[in-house]
Amino acid sequence: MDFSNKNILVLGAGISGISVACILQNRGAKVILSDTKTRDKIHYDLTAIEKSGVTLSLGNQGESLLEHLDYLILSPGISINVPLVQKAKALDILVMSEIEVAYQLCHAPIVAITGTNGKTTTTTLVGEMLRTTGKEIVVGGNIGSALTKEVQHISSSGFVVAEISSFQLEAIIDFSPKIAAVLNLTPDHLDRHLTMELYKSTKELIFKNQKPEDYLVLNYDDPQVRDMSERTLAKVMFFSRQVELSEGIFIKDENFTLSWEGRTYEICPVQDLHIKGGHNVENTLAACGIAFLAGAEITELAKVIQRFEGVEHRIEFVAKIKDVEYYNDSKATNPESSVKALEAFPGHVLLIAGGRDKMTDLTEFVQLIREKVDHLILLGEAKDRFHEAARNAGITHIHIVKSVQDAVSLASRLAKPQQVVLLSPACSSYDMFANYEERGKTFKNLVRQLG
Ligand code: UMA
Repeated sequence: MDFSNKNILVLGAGISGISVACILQNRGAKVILSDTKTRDKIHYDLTAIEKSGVTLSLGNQGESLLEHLDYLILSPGISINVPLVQKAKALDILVMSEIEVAYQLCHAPIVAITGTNGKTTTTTLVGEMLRTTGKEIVVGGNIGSALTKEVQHISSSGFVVAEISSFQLEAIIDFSPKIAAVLNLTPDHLDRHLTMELYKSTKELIFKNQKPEDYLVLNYDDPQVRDMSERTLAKVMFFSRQVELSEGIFIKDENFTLSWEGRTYEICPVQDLHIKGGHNVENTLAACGIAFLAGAEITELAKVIQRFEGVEHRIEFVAKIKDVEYYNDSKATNPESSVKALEAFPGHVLLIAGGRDKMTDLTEFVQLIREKVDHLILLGEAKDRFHEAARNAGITHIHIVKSVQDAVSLASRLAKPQQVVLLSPACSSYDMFANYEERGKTFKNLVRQLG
């Protein structure tokens, strides 16, 4: 796709929009970057945008922006269903997501990892594993850095490892990874995708353009993901925590084991993995499969597993104070993800939850709270619905607070030796913070002040 001399509108002045606008302007396009926010509400530095010659249009997003346009590029936070995007489509303007532009500009093969949960851990692990090949590796996407920025200088002999969300997939055109992976699928972002069927079909776009020589790594244990093998042209590698597969990656005699094209490789004992939780065993299985297909050596996979300490904001150990351990799981922005965190602990948890409610089902989450949580501390916009669901399930030790600061202070007063304080909100952070990273950092700072 040729971007030079094209009239391009980029919607959203966040990480993705700023990156793609600068890059395309520098490549000879005429770019307008638009955001509904006024300048004082934009969190990001716009100096590079101003220097590059991009036209900024802030505070209002009217149809006049579509005049004389060739392409409309969407930040992930902007749905294809917003009226302006629909209008652009009606006018035959080519609409695409920021990752589509990244794909068009990229010379290296792409590994693209999606799923409801585990994306960040798996992407980070794959990045670490592929670095052992000595090739040039970049990691980006939903993990927090714009894919367009990461791919712009990589040569064809390198590898791009991309965490990909359903939001980013909504408006792809040709985007086609050499290796794609779908880790799991549970209800999430239904406020945007409306139904589970639409959410699933959006996730499936990750392999829509793959060819027979490409690979698709799928979770055998998740029926919604397993059946994707029926709709792909790519060669499928399954991973499973529950079943010893005849071909794929699985656990045998407590070892990570890989069978592929007639050969079986023992990678290392499962207990060599330090990061907590059965879900992290699944993430590691997927990462090993992906990295193997991308050319990493089996012995190197084992070394990475043995030294991997996990990622920030995912069941991240913060401190042990007065014999109470504090964990930051701010990345848990849906109940399913918080269920995974609770499963990683034997019990006696003081759970801090709540934030912007995604209105997903709370049944399993509340059941696990009943089993594992001694005190439930709720905050944010979701507090009333969570409170009601917990009360209806017979949970009694519920506390409502106004801020993360109050939550940490209360938890520190309630906690007894050997209990665990866990921030795992099961909600997005946008009611109180710019993003989950800011929420997690705030929690960690408050905890460290207790010590
Ligand atoms: N906006 C408009 N018009 C609209 C709607 C929004 O102009 O009609 C503007 C907003 O005012 C805002 C901007 O669009 O300024 C928001 O864009 P964005 O949210 O896409 O912001 P980015 O900073 O580009 O962040 C995005 C991802 N955000 C989302 O998917 C919501 C980041 O994922 C990602 O790390 C980043 O690109 C780099 O690739 C975050 C996320 O929460 C972490 N992802 C979801 C998740 O993991 O659950 C999918």
